[in-house]
Amino acid sequence: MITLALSKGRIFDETLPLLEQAGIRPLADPEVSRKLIIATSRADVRLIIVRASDTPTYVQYGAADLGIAGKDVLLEHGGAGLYQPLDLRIAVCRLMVAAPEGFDYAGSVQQGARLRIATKYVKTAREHFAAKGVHVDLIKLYGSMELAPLVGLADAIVDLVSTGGTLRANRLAAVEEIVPISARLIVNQAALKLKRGAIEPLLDAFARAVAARDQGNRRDAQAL
Ligand code: PRT
Ligand code: MG
Repeated sequence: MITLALSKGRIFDETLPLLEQAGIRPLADPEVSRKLIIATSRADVRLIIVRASDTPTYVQYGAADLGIAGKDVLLEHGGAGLYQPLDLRIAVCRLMVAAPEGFDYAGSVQQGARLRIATKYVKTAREHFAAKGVHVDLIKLYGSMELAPLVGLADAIVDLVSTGGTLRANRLAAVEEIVPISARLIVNQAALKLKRGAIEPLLDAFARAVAARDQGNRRDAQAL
């Protein structure tokens, strides 16, 4: 049995077409069903539904052989015990520093001000600001980071931005990009050795599905 860990929402939704292309159809919809273990059209492949930030942990300890996790989550986790063979180029966004419109971020940094930064991404943020030599006090939050500067909890935030709509709606502006983000296929290192015969064809199928999708997208773009 091969176990693939996925989170509900955008990761699941954007993985579905790739699974389909690899010949794997889930037998239940995690948005509807309360089941956390979902069988698939392939008797030897099952899905487990986990919190996005827990995916690397399930794979690291071998409770899942494979998983799909955002680069943001992988940076925070650290990647121990994981092999990361494939960028699926789904759930694309950017990890950014954002501050209230009108806040002079560059000026504050230049003057060596100490900044209060609210974020869920404490490890990645600490490394980013340390590399730039910026002094920060990091405040750990678990969600809705955008609120923190509006109510005086922080000067700025580190958060994911895709359309920019959430920042705009809260009169915040992105002031610095930390890293581009997309979701990666991750594999338990021991499972890859012990179940190579079953896992390697799956990796190949995912790689082909990604290549076929991107080729289709390029053709569509050319036809415009
Ligand atoms: O929701 P939960 O707390 O369980 O976990 P999660 O928020 O980590 O999970 P989920 O499913 O929301 O996100 C899973 C993965 O999708 C993340 O780990 C990222 O790799 C990826 N991803 C891609 C995003 C976004 N785009 C994104 N825009 N994750 C979150 N957002 C949020 C962002 O935090 C911000 O609040 O959407 C808001 C900004 O979106 P725009 O379009 O307004 O810019
Ligand atoms: Mg979310």
